[in-house]
Amino acid sequence: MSGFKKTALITGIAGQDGGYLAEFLIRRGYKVHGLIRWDSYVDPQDGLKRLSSLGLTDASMTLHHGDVTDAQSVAALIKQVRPDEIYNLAALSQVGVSFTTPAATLDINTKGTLAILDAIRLLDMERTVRLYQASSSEMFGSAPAPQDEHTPFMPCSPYGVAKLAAYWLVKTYRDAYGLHASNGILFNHESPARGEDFVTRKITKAVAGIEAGSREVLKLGNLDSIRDWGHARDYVEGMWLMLQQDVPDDYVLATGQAHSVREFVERAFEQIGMHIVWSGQGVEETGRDKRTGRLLVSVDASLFRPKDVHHLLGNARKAQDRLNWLPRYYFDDLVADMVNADRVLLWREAGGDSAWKMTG
Ligand code: GDR
Repeated sequence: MSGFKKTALITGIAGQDGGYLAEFLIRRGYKVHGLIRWDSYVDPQDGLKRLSSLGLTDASMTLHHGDVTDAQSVAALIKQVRPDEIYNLAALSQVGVSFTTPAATLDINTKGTLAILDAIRLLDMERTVRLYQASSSEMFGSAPAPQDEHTPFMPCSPYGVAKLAAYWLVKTYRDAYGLHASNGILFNHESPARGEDFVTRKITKAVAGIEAGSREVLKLGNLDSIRDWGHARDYVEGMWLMLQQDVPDDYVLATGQAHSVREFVERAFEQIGMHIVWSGQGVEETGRDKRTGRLLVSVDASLFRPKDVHHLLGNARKAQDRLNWLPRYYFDDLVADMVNADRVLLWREAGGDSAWKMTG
């Protein structure tokens, strides 16, 4: 007997959700295995920084080199680990980038999912393993808000199309072969561990830098975009809950509150005691400090996407009713958590101690 309650395999374990999920599962007595792409090992300090910041080391879980686009190695890994639960979080997750690398996006986000589904069948594990697929609100695309499990999908990006194909593969294999496979249709979920190429972290890092005097102006693209932003910590719990159900199904996870990028900027600057006043329109729009008139935010045309999703607002009623899932963090707590974490990070990088005094 190993002493572990269950074994989980997480693809994409080095990402934001992978780290929080690994932490969550280890606390629940799971033996956790993670699939790590080769480039996370080129500079392990950087590639595995999210895991180490959560106190997760090689001793607390087992990491395997591999790639979801290599179907044979995926099957070999599943055969070796024999997991009870697989969480497929590996993805090219930057929607903007998917416009410049659409084929790679489909390879990773669609064929990678197919590799896992086929491996489960090949190994005759349909009845012994449960699969969570990281589906996305981006699949709704231009479908009118609010969106739930019955909303027709209208994806607007190669990323959304690739995730939607993977979603349908999961449903098809579930229906055709009886797999316990569930799609979590997750709306945007953020945290201090979010990559700096996503808008929320880009904003909070810039705000902390402006406060510390190491940054001048924050340049952004589409300020009018509206998103339903939750906290990744809440969402990984929802992933786990989906796999604890007797019957597999698809669930939306969202906060049910939506805010624009512009509002995120305002709230983030409020954390450091600055109030933004907007003027101008389109690429000429600027945000200035109300008190001093200092330029803090400008718009950069190169940061706009060829096509953007305008309004995402999720209805997570089904997850509330059937999984008893409710978020703990809403917009204000999320922004505060992220700005404060970036202030502490900057302070530490500058050699300060942890007794950082918040001024906002
Ligand atoms: P999104 O997240 O595309 O919703 O996908 P992102 O934070 O990248 O963009 C949100 C909105 O902000 C606008 N925006 C900018 N975005 C970025 N990245 N950088 C900018 O400078 C900027 N300025 C404005 C964007 O145009 C967009 O409208 C995220 C990812 O995590 C996906 O993998 C996941 O599936 C979905 O959330 C749910």
